[in-house]
Amino acid sequence: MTIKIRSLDSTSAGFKQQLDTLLAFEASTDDAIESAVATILQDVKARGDAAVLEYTNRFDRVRATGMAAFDIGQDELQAALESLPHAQREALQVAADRIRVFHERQKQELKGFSYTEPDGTVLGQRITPLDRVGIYVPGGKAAYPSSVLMNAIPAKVAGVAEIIMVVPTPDGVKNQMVLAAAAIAGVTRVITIGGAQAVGALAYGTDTIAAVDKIVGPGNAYVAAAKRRVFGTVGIDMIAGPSEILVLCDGTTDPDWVAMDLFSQAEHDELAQAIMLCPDAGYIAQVEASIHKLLPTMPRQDTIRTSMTDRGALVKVRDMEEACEIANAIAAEHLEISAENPQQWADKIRHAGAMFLGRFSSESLGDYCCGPNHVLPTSRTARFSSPLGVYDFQKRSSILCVSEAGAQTLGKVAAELAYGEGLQAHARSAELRLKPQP
Ligand code: HSO
Ligand code: ZN
Repeated sequence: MTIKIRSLDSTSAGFKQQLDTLLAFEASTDDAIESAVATILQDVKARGDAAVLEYTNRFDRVRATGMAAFDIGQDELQAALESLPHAQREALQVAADRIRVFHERQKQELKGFSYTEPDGTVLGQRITPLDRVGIYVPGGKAAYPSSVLMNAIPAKVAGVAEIIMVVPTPDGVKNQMVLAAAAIAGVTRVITIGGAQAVGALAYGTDTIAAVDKIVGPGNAYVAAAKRRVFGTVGIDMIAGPSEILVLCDGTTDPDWVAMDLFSQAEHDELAQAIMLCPDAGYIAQVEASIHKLLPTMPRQDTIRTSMTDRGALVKVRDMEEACEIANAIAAEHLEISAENPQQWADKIRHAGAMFLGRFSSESLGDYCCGPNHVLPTSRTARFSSPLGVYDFQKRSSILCVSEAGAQTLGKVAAELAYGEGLQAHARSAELRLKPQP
C-alpha cells in the first residue's frame, strides 16, 4: 500500500490556513472517561488500599489478595537487570550515566542565592528537593525503559529522597527492561498498579502507599484525566500530547536519513506528527521517494502510514529564513536542523522543545542516550514550557532575615502600603518594630 503525504507550499494563498489546520490538535476530553476517573479517584480516596486492590484485579486481570502482592522488591529489580542480555544492560547503563551527567549540570546551574544589604538585612532564595515523587510508567506496548531513566534520574539528581514508580502489569506480565531501568535509576519502590487508581493512591496516599508530592510520567487518557484532577493536591508534570518532529533541511542530507527521522516519530503513534520544511523542491521529491522506498521495510508501517497521512507534511518554503519563522510558529517538540551550517539557523529559533543540530544529530540519539531529557513540551507548548529537568523536582523558598535597622526603614514603607490596603494588623505589626523617635 502506498502513502500519500500532504505537500504544502508556503507561497500559496491558503498556506497559513493549511498550516493551522495541520497543527490543530486538541486532546479530546471524553465525558465517559472523565466520569469513570472521578468515581475511581473518589473511591480510592475513601477506601484506600481496598479500592486500589479491587480496581487493579479487575482492570489488569490479576488476582491479588493484598497490596503486598503488587510490590516488587529491590532483589527482583536487580534480578531483572541481571537477566538482560549483556549488550542491552550495557546500553541502559551508558544511557543512564549520560542522562545523569547532563542533569548534574542543571543542578549546578540551579543554586540558591542570598545577598546582604548595608543595614544587615539578608535576602535570598533557597532551593530544596521535593520529599517524595511518584513516577507513572505505562504498561503494555507504550512501556519505555528509556522513559523510566528520563523521569527518575532528574528526580534522583535533584535529591528527591523517595521515588515511587507505579507500572501496571496487565495479566501479571512484567517488562524486565522497565524493571532493570528502575534498578539502574535508583527508584526507591516499584508497585505494579496503574490507571486512575494508581494516580489516586499516589496523590491521596493509602495505608500501604505514602502520598507523594508530585506525579510525573506519561499515561493513557485515564491517567491524564486523573493527573489533571489531582493537580493541586499534588504537583504534576505536563500532560504530554502525541510526539512531534519537525525537520528543517537545506537539501544537503541524505534523503533516506531524513525519511527515517520522520518515521522515527511517526512510528510512536497514529496521532504523531512528522513535518519537513525545505526550500528545494527537487530535494523534497527525493525525500518523498525515500519515504515510498523505505516504508514497506518498516515493521510499524501501518502506524507510520496513518500518522504521516493524517498529520504529516512536506513543506516547500521560500528559503531557510522562512523555514525558521515557520518553525517558531510550530514550536515543535523536536526540531532537527539538518543543514550544512546548522548554528546559523539555530540562532533564529526561539521555540522548540529540543533542537538537534546538524545531520548527525538524529532525534533517536536524543530519545535514548545523548543526555538531555526526552520528556519535552508538545502541542506548541514549547512557547512557554521546558523539557523535564532537575528543576521540576525542586522548589524554591524565599529567605528574609531583616535586621533591626532594616525593620525601621522597611516598617514605614510596609505600614504605609498596609493602611492603603485597609489592613490594620499588617500595618501595626510592622509599626511595633519601629523604635520610638528620640
Ligand atoms: N520520542 C519520545 C520518547 C521516546 N522515543 C521513547 C523512544 N522511546 C518522546 O517524544
Ligand atoms: Zn521517540
